Amino acid sequence: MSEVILFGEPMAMFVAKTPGRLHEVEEFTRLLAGAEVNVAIGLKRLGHSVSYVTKLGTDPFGTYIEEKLKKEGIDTQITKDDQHFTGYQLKNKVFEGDPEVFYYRKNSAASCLSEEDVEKVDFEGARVLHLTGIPPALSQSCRNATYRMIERARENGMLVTFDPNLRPTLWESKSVMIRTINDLAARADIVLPGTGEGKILMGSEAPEEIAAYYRGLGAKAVVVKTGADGAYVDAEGQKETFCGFKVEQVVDTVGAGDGFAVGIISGYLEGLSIEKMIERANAIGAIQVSVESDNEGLPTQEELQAYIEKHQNQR
Ligand code: KDG
Repeated sequence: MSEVILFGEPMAMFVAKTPGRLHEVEEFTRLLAGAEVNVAIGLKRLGHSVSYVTKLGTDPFGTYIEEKLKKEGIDTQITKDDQHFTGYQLKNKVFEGDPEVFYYRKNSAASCLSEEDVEKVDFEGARVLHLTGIPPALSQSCRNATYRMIERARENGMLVTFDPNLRPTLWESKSVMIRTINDLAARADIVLPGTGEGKILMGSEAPEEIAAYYRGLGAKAVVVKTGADGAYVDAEGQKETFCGFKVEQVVDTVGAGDGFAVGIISGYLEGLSIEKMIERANAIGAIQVSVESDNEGLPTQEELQAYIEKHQNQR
């Protein structure tokens, strides 16, 4: 029995050891990537039980991912697929801005996840389903599976959190991406968009307008990530801006949104006030941008507390 269910595509990720375009780089470090897997690792490090649902190939990357998840103590619901490979990606090294990412994931094992796979998922006792906009971009069967995950979460009385996590290169068209992501957001309880995503998805970068849009679609709460500035919350009876933590050196922006989601979901599970929940989400997001890996820097409760105390005045 796990508190949180996550569903997505984990990948082996090769991060360039030296700066430069990906085709020029000669040495890479292998790490684990995947938005939902990052959230799973973050929640587990904070002491929460999570169950991660995916499909892996019977290949070395599949074995690597399975062993890594086991090492993190994450409960898994993995289907093996010997007809399809496990996805992987390359990421370059940058000193500012977002890194270049190149995927090898079309027709991967995880992209074959289907509604039939979802029927087998054990939701027993779970309180939260966390979804991102990545699985519905992977294939039609994955998209159907995403919708079925939400239906099953509803049947089990769970809270649904949704991070749009836009990956335009994975979608067949921008219009399908916008329509599908907004439709999924309308079915979630808590929506976690960024301001850049707001611009693409509903035409505004203003946090208040983005939040009002998703509240209008039915979300109980919307937390808009405003990057280094922090976050804006629109929830029952509360509309408020919260400052973020100042980061001395941004090493890699990828994974910051996942860290933020860890803060929100763990805060919900622990019954934190909105203020404490956002402080935690901002802190984990700040920690995440300070490390190269998408999940290695995710903190334990003690590390998180120490970070918040140390950086309390840097907001
Ligand atoms: O949110 C971080 C993820 O983007 C990264 O870990 C890899 O899942 C990934 C993706 O599709 O880009």
